[in-house]
Amino acid sequence: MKKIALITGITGQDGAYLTELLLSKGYEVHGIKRRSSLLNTDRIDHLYQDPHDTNKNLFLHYGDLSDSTNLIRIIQQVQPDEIYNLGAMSHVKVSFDTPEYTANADGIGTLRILEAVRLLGLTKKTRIYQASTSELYGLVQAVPQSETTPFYPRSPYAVAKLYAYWITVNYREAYGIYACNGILFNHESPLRGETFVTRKITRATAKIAMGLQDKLYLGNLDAERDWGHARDYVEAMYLILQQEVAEDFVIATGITTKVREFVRLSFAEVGITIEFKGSGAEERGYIVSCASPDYQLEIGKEVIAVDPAYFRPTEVELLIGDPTKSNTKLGWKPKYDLAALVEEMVAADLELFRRERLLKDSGYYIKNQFE
Ligand code: NDP
Ligand code: GDR
Repeated sequence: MKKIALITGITGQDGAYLTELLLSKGYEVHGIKRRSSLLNTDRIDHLYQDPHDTNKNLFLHYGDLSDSTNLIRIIQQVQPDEIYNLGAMSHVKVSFDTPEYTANADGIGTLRILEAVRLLGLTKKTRIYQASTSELYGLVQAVPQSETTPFYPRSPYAVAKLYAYWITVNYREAYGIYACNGILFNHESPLRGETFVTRKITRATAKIAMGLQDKLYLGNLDAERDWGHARDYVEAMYLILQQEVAEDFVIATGITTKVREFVRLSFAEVGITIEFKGSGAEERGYIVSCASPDYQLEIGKEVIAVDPAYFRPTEVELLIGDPTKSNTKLGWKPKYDLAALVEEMVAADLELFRRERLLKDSGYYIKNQFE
């Protein structure tokens, strides 16, 4: 019998990689997508067959985590063996601007899924994965952070996810639902949203190298993150739902890197060496050498600047995960290291902007979204 999975947030970074993984394992996959004025299925279009094909294994349903009746109807119709709740307003900085919406989608949205499973009498059938986050650790209490490290959330996003974490634990304990938290540390990929720091840096690296952008403005360069590859992390999500007993797991690489170092690694991929001078809001990054004959860049040019607009009212300075439990109990180990991640992201963005460069060189004007 084919297993049936339902994924909220299927149009996001993780949703796309998880869909690919589950389809490759023979699952029938259902996803909830939001209605938007423009098409928003770019990341999964390559997996989505002709909607009129009767043999297809991927189905999309319109829905929203703020809409209980819609969630109940979809879950009733799909009767999933596994639900992966990945849908969320996932941008930490934006959550300071939209705290109430974030609480509704990320916090209460999780309750709506759990409650739908309970109301529909699916507590013995349906397993639930909750996309918890290293942001729960927030203000550093101890490092490396493990399943037993106390939480101290530092943003409306993290506070909403804290509720989601505990309501998941509570429904497991109260109703015996197989419901688990994956406490995932940052994971990135070429499919990462453009406003998260890694993708912002790899896109800018490609554009600056190709003469399509002058400068990259960033916020806190001292923040340290434990970065992995999304492709590895969705494997962990799947494994978490295949255990005998429902438990929560930290998924991380155990290595942390500063934002500033990620910038250096990214530019090094195109043969450019960056040197930083100054500190705080006055810090700047300059090109000190350019080894690639493909890119004609001026030595000494200032290409990185700090814009305090990107600082957060309360910041999470240091994240470094302890993946011992997932390594031993799940047998999970990441295949990518940071160097391989950066290499893949920069290569993908170079490919993307080569096309833009070609259009520009052929005389087609491309309007920048900020113009
Ligand atoms: P993305 O931002 O790429 O994707 C989020 C998804 O949620 C998108 O499909 C989005 O739809 C959907 N969504 C947003 N709001 C709603 C809503 N109200 N109702 C239904 N769907 C909604 O995030 P990631 O793929 O990176 O992350 C997946 C999950 O994992 C998120 O919950 C995130 O908070 C969490 N997480 C992520 C980590 C990371 O490093 N990537 C680390 C730890 C946790 P649309 O495409 O229409 O915007
Ligand atoms: P994060 O990711 O907040 O960790 O949340 P993000 O990439 O946004 O920030 C990482 C760190 O970089 C610093 N930073 C900047 N961040 C952004 N976005 N833009 C900038 O210009 C910039 N300059 C410096 C930030 O201050 C921060 O310290 C991600 C999301 O995927 C969450 O959904 C998830 O839960 C966590 O990872 C784990």
